[in-house]
Amino acid sequence: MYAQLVKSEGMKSPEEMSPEERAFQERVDRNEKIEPKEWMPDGYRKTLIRQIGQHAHSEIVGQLPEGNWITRAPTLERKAILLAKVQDEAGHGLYLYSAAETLGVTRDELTEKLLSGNMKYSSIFNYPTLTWADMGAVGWLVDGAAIMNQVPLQRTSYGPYSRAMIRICKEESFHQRQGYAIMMKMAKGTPEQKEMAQDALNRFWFPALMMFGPSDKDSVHSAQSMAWKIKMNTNDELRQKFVDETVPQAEYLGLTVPDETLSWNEEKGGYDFAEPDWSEFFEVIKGNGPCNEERLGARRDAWEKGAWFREGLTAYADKAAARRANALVAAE
Ligand code: FAQ
Repeated sequence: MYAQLVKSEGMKSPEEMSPEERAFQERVDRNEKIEPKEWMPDGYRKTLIRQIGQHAHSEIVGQLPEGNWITRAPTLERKAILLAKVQDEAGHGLYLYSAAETLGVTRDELTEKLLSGNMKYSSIFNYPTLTWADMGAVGWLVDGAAIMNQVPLQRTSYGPYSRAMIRICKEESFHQRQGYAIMMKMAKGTPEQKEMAQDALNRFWFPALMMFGPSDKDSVHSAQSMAWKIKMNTNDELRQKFVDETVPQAEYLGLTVPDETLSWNEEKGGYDFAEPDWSEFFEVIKGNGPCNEERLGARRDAWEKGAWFREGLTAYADKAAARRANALVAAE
């Protein structure tokens, strides 16, 4: 499994590790959880901040494509469900920012890195949601891919991250079901509705496959992240699992996966399928996707317009801290 992974930059063999690093690796190998105040290698801390921070940003930016449809949901019931789902994503962002904060970075720092383009968020949220059927496709495919990646992360080595994942995964399962329920309604509806469902599947299939990250031979972090159990599976393993579980769901809907090469491979016990267009993926994560500017613009706007509120919230805390500091100086 590791053979196909490229060695991550700076990755050390047991012989190259310091005694502290070796003891840390042994704890990880024994499946012990690492907790915030405990010693950890700098690289472990940095990788976690990057991954948890990007994950948090994805949840927050990920509200935008679906938020776009709250005012246009076809029924009151669908509106209430979508509203609850989008609110859940905000909650996921908050748990994840809190988990990242235990590593010594503030939420403001993470947000500033996102807004300055120094931190990423999931490529998928740079695609537009053009019709109501896209709400089905996002729940079914995007939340479906997110769960596929996040269920194993419940066993990740960093305690706060693994615990945040437990609740997130429960909610994501509901999200996936609500998406599939929309797809069922559309796919079994009028010919026009079925066509909309097929069109949404056509547009979201390959971007959903990209969510798992580049193929293993191009994944620069996987080898080290898996050794540290920050990641539990390679990108290609999870992508394969997603395809194997999702193709029968598409068949049940009577829809066609937009991949002419798709075929069951008896020997490997899984589907052979076409790779996404990786040049498109790398363009999207460089900031050149269809909606990158719009998404970051919306986050920048919210950050700037919310400044007065953040100041209001911290004003008392700041004053109280200054009073305590003055009292300490006076006491000395
Ligand atoms: N998009 O070496 P690897 C959700 C970057 S949550 C953008 O393989 P790694 C819920 C990667 O950062 C979705 N960038 O990287 C929801 C790295 O660049 P860097 C988010 C990507 O970290 C549903 C470079 O490519 N989930 O959807 C992507 O080992 C509906 C090389 O890649 C998580 O974040 C991508 N797809 O593996 C919300 C889960 N893939 O940082 C609303 C946690 C790769 O060196 C509505 N994260 N890159 O500049 C992970 O499991 C991992 O970080 C991977 C990437 C698997 C995403």
